[in-house]
Amino acid sequence: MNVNDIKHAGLKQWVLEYAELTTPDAIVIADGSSSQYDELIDITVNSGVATRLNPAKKPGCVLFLSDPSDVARVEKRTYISSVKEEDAGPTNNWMDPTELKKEMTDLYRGCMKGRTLYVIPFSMGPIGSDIAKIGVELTDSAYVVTNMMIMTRVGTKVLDILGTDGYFVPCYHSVGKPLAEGETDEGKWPCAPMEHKYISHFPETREIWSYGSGYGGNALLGKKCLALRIATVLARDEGWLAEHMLILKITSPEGKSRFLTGAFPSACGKTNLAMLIPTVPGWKVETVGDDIAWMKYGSDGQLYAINPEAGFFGVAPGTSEDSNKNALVSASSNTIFTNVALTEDNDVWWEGIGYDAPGKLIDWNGNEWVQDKTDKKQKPAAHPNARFTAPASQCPSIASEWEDPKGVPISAILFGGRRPHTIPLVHQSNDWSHGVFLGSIVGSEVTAAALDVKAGTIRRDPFAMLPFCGYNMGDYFQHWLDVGHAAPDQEKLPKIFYVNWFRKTDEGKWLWPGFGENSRVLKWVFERCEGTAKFVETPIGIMPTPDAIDRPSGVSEEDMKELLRVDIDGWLEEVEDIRSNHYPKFGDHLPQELATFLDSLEADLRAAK
Ligand code: SAT
Ligand code: MN
Repeated sequence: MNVNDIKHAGLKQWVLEYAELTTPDAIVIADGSSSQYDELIDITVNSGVATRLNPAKKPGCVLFLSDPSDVARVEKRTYISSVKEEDAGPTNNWMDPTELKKEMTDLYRGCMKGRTLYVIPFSMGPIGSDIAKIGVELTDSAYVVTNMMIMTRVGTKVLDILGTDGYFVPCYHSVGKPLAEGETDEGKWPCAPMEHKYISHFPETREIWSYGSGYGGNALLGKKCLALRIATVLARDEGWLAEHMLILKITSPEGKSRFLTGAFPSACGKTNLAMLIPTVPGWKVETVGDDIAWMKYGSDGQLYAINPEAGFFGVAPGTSEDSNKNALVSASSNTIFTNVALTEDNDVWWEGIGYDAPGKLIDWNGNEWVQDKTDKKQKPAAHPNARFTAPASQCPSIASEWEDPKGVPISAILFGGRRPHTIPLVHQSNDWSHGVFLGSIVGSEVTAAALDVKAGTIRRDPFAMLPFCGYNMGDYFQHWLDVGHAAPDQEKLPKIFYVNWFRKTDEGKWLWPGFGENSRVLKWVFERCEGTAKFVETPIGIMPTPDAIDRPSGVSEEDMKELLRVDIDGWLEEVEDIRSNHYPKFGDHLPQELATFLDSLEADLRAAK
């Protein structure tokens, strides 16, 4: 189909206006067909920006190597451009929308010269579901189109739902690298220099304008931009929750199933947890989503969640048979790899894949690379934020309900992050509002998922939403409290837990093995929902008794005591940091209810000392 076949007059006019500004050579509509997907992959392979992998080992797979300036989200260049600066809040970058639009319009002018403008109609959530939202992304990147075809539901079926006047979120994108007459990419990943990269959100008009980056959440605009930043604004106005959460289904040996969601910062193991293979005999975990959850009350008063995505954009390094076999199987065919290393027989390899590099590799910079295990400073062959883009339908652990348009009923919500000290393996909030307090104080060691924050340091990342909240985060805390207060039935609200798989000894050894063993903690969470788990009340919340969680091999009784200890002094330091450095940022947008929880936590800790 071509532009003139678009029946939606507003959409057609918007596409033509953008084409007039950006001056592409051609306009192509993404129809969602597999033949078009194959054609687009051919284009990227023929232009040298992608390599087709060995069909005997990775059928239907390709590898892209990006530019070193374009390997992760760029938080410095991400803007919430609300009319008032105060509405973007203290945790977002802000620019006046008129100014920002002017600056970006200048960048967009002529930026698609020598390229094709692709129109991607996409649905976040099952097509036609009441909870789903439609967006249309205009891009000049075939990489973006093919990734969007895996990550979202794309094509003419979305245009059919839109009809002649349906609502869509407009999403502009360009890699920002126009081509001169006769110029090609010469096998190089196209993008613009850092100072020209912008990932902008206009919450009042619900628009997304992205320029200069072709990577991940900067460019696949359905994901962080629409399904989180813009969706948080919609959720606030409409009374629901748009969250950076995995969704999983857990089934007991007796055959009873419950669904949980879990918020963890980027690259903290959400994908591994969502696809976990339990070590506890008789228990089963299945996957509904690995990154984003949209939650709304159903007519029965229960909170239901859908996964708005259709694929996984997972971190490759560290993914192995041991850590996440289901992810490896999901990404064994029809998958797009980005910034992993290439083997001599055109397979992929990355650090932590579970075996040594098989011979000479091409690293993510495109250079020859030979593993030298004696060289502790050797640069990795795969970028730490290298990714696989794989269809969710290929996941062996995918739950049968994963595309249910009404969503799945949520029994529990987990919050977590990477915390080597202080935070115990698991504790539970006393109620919903106290759970909102726990979500508001989440901190985590920074990972490689964002380019411009220093990996390894601890930063507060409330609800794992620090880079993803589309409005003032203090108001977002209040929205969470309001959603709890508005529950049709308080008894049916999910229980809220704070987990930490990342505790270390003073010598830097992991105290908890993680991965499949995390099922032991999920079992306790499940049993808390059933009302059968052993627990104690502590100053920080409800915790398992030391014998309530079976110890995995390698974890001594002493280790378990340490994992479940309330570290009074550590927590008092935590309180002090929240009081001095975290909460004051929100000024009078900080809900009084949360300040009160901090006061009573401090008083309870001091009383227990
Ligand atoms: O934002 S991305 O989609 O690139 C990945 C992440 O940070 O979770
Ligand atoms: Mn994420």
